[in-house]
Amino acid sequence: MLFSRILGGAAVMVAGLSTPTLADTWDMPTPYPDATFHTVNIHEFAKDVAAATDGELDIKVHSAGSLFKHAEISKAVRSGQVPAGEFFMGLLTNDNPAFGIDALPFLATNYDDAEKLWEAQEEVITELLDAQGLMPLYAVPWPPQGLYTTKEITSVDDLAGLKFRTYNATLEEFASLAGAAPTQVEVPDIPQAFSTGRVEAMITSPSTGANSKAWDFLTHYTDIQAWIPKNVVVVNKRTFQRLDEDAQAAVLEAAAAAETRGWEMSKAETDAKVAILKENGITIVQPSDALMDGLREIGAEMLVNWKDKAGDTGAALLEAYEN
Ligand code: PCA
Repeated sequence: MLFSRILGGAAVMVAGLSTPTLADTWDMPTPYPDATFHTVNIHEFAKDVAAATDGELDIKVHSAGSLFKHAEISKAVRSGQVPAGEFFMGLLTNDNPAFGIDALPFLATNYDDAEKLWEAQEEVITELLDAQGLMPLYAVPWPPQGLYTTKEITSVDDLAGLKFRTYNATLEEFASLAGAAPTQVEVPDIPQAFSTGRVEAMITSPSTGANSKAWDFLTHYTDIQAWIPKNVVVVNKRTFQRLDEDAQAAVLEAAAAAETRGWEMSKAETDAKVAILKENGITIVQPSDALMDGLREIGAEMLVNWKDKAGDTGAALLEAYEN
């Protein structure tokens, strides 16, 4: 563009001869294994981008924390070590509580509410990520989070002292308030953490439970549907801006399609994966009122704590969600 303006006709000829621009490969670290629906969706996204750019932008997915560990992914994209990546949004709750509102217990527990929450949250998240040199491409929720144990849980008291697998600071707070002993474990390490006795209970989706073969080390799944947290796919802003206009449009279009597809995949996962848990011998339990009351009480306390930390941004975000 610039050359043709400066050099006029001659440049058009040169450009004509050298049409194929340099193909670009983006290494993209993701935290979850290939069989995870989020990762399947990311592979689709990469395929769409490759097709729309005639192979000029090739996104190479490195799943299961193989290129960067989960906790390092956002920093790796920020620093430009890699152009793009995926992570659990609530992992950044210590940067700003707004990132973790979707991981708060019993705030948004069905997909309609989760969608409303994302509508309220998206602008705030976009600004916060922008300040870190990142741009969100899309976000996709996990199915509602349920409780996995080795015995029936009828009240919060039954959780006391359990070695509890967690995945972010919010869940750690939840486990602590329930009297359990939290330990952070990434998804690829779940089977080993259970088989070696480091942990003995967890809260996660039917997807992660089924993909981790929970029946090898757990017996009960209590369907508490406690929250619907999201993963976000981000790109380094400068890297994105360096793409030509067509490639930028291709990425944004593929991202929009991935978001729509991902939400549908997530909804379909819940029943499918609960059925697999059941087939493999896990007892599916509907929670008692006493258990739900106790868990909701913890959720209410956590919301108060969250509001304290989240300040004006948090208050505005909550208001936008509630109205
Ligand atoms: N699976 C991920 C995050 C939430 C979920 O359902 C995990 O267990 O770490």
